[in-house]
Amino acid sequence: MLDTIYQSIIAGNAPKAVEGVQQALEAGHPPGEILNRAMIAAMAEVGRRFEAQECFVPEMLIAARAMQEGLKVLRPHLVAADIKPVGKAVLGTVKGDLHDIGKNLVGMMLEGTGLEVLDLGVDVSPEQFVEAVQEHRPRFVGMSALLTTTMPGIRATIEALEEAGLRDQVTVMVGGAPVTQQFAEEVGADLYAPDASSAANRAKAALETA
Ligand code: B12
Repeated sequence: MLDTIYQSIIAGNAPKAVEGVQQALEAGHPPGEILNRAMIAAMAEVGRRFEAQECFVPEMLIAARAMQEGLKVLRPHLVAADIKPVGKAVLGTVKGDLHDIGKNLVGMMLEGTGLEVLDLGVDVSPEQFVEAVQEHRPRFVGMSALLTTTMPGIRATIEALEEAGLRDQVTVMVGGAPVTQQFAEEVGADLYAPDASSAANRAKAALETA
């Protein structure tokens, strides 16, 4: 069953991916297992094929659509219901970068910890992050970058927050496939997480020690 989801995402067959997720949930598979073993694994395989030039951007795009449709079904099961907001998080993919699957997952998992998530979407400039922080006064600012060429957007945003006098008021979280703990430290971020569930755990820990 998990293999059907995995194959459907790679093939970009959204209806079949959706059906697979529904069936796996009905059969009692834990949502985290469906997510990690079938869905994220499929996107990793698509990335590998792209790198090996076995597939190209259109295939990557339809695979991403199938993933997003499947996630819509999984979402209510990942996000615990009836949680009172414990604070806000502003989240976005940095300027020039259109990848949003990982960011969306991080958003869902943060919601699961009780944070209210304000998603700025993709291609978010440092100025847009600053404006959102001014307007919403969040506890966390999360930035996602999937391209080595857009990673500098993280540093630029942290600098813009400093210039606006807002840096000390927020906990900056960063992530995305090319982002590392070392990079996070170099650019002066507060938190790095390699995946969505550890992002939620680290945010929770930061809230508890505050
Ligand atoms: C799907 C995909 C696309 C889709 C994106 C659709 C969408 N709506 O997101 C499309 C087709 C649009 C696309 C386009 C491109 N892509 Co692309 N894409 C991918 C692919 C296959 C999967 C990404 C993904 O969704 N992974 C699944 C999610 C769940 O994982 P994730 O994003 O890493 O997120 C997790 C963690 O990183 C972390 N995380 C993520 N964000 C955050 C944020 C915070 C705050 C925290 C704490 C944690 C965190 O938690 C997440 C969940 O666990 C990757 C391959 C890969 N291995 O990453 C290439 C990849 C990222 N793409 C790549 C490239 C080159 C491109 C293009 C330049 C291709 C082109 N020639 O046009 C364009 C660029 C477009 C742009 N300006 O952004 C390269 C990047 C190479 C590099 N080193 O820079 C990759 C690595 C493929 C490859 N192996 O070469 N892509």
